Amino acid sequence: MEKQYTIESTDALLVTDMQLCFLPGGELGVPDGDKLIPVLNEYIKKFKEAKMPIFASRDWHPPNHISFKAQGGPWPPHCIQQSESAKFHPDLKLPENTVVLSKATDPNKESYSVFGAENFAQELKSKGVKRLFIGGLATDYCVVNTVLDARKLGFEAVVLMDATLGINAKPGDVDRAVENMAKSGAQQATLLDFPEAVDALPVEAAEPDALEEKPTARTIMKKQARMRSREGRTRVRREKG
Ligand code: VGL
Ligand code: ZN
Repeated sequence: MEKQYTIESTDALLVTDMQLCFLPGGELGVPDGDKLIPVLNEYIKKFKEAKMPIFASRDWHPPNHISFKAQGGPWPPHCIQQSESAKFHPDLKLPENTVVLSKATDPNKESYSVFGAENFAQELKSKGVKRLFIGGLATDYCVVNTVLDARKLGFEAVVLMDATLGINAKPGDVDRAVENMAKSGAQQATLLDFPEAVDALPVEAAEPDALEEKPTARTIMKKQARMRSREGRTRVRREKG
């Protein structure tokens, strides 16, 4: 039996860096990053319905930040404070009471981890959060560093595997990040591990043309669900030998 997650009173959702700068067309656009938006919106809906806290981080660099090449860092300028491209993607349905966390704001300090944002750990503690569900960009920078910090600080962490993608500046970076998160004791989940994820979705009735252009959350999730159920069967067979 796969683990089923129900959202409890000590849970919170963290959506990392779903900013235009990290989405296709942005300065550090992650290929297919925009495909995570409908999936993240499903998680957001669940946490909103459960009335549990939702956090959204943003990479929020001053123009002279040390992570930029001009200052000797590895990256082109990206996610500069107040710029258009530092905004969250407009299709991301963050509720009004979302707590926004800005990170890497100190010109002389890199911070991939959201725990580098002032007060995040305190905020979690004051809200009684013990378990953090994390999805967003980028798996091999923000997500992995945040998850490892969460574990070090004693929080449970659940990585939303269908809601994160990475940069893979070096081939294998994302795989290594996933492995390191698992080693730290972080768990993994997808929408299918939550009750009423896909079963509750009505049969797709939209026009084929519209679907062609822009798959809806439902079609994406159903497709992923079918793929996963296939994987699931393979796994069972292997286990039986
Ligand atoms: C990040 C690359 C550059 C991140 C930040 O937080 O994922 N990645 N700056
Ligand atoms: Zn950055």
